[in-house]
Amino acid sequence: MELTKEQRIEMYWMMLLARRLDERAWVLHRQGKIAFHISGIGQEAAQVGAAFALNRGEDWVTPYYRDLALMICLGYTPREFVLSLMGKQGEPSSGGRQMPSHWSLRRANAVSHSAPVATQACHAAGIALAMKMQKKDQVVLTTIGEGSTSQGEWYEAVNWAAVHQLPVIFLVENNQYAISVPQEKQMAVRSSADKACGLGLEGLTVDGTDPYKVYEVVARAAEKARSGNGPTVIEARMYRITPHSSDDDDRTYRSREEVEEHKQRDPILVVRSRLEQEGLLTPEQVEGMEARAREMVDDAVQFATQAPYPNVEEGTYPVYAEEVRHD
Ligand SMILES: Cc1ncc(C[n+]2csc(CCOP(=O)(O)OP(=O)(O)O)c2C)c(N)n1
Ligand SMILES: [Mg+2]
Repeated sequence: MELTKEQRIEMYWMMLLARRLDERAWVLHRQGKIAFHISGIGQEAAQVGAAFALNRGEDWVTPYYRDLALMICLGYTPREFVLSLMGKQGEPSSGGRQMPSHWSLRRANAVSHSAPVATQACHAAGIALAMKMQKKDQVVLTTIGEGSTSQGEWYEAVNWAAVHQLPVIFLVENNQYAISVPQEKQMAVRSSADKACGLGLEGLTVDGTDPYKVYEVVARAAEKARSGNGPTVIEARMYRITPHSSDDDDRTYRSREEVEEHKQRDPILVVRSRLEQEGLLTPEQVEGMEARAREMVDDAVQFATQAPYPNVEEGTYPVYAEEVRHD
């Protein structure tokens, strides 16, 4: 369970690649080349930590819209991401029909979520029940924002998982806001993990800006789930550095000073300087990673720009199921 030096460096690389892709998505939006972007900037550490704690490709994941870094760890490619931003053919979640960032990836056992927040928690509990009934040792990770833990679906899913001791991890990415609504107007408890005790399961809170701490906590929860000892709620605390989405102006509800303060503690900067101080990364290696990320992002944008849009006659598939395809 102990992370190797190579794994710790790889985790930083995944955070960095997701960050540079995410930043480019903002640029594409401001250039008028894509219609919408919802960002995971500031949340990469928790997502990468959680992903590395899974048996990736075997375990199941029902993610939420900010999970670009999580998806990258599951093998989602930069090209696939930009195809989804542009709604182009070959986009693996829906062939260009879904909103961007409503991830799914069949080859990674990652299941798409609906636009109504929290529904993915029910899907996770259902999949976990199937895993238990089939006596498989796969676990399910589902992620959600803290605001969405106010939804009935989340309580239903967590309750059901606790009653049936299902192998599922409910990871809450607490970025302190639900669009414009701060945490204190959303819940009377200090952590959404506190909600777990009322439903009879373990709830833990972890620093979501530290990928290695998140890894440890999620790895323990996964081991517990795999050995038949049921679900865990984990709240990872972080800060949403960007506005809610490309269509939100956060100046109306939070000060620039507050945002700046959190930018100083940006997990990308913190993890990088930690790895440098420990002698695991040299400035040259860091520059090499930056160059590689830039190259991959440029390639993805060029690839997706040249890719064709979906065929019009495919538009209604699979709403009217005459045939069921699994591509
Ligand atoms: C059932 C439902 N209500 C409202 C919305 C609109 N909506 C989309 S994201 C969001 C905020 C969710 O906040 P949080 O759960 O904290 O996640 P975050 O966006 O902060 O990561 C809202 C209200 C929705 N998609 N679904
Ligand atoms: Mg939030």
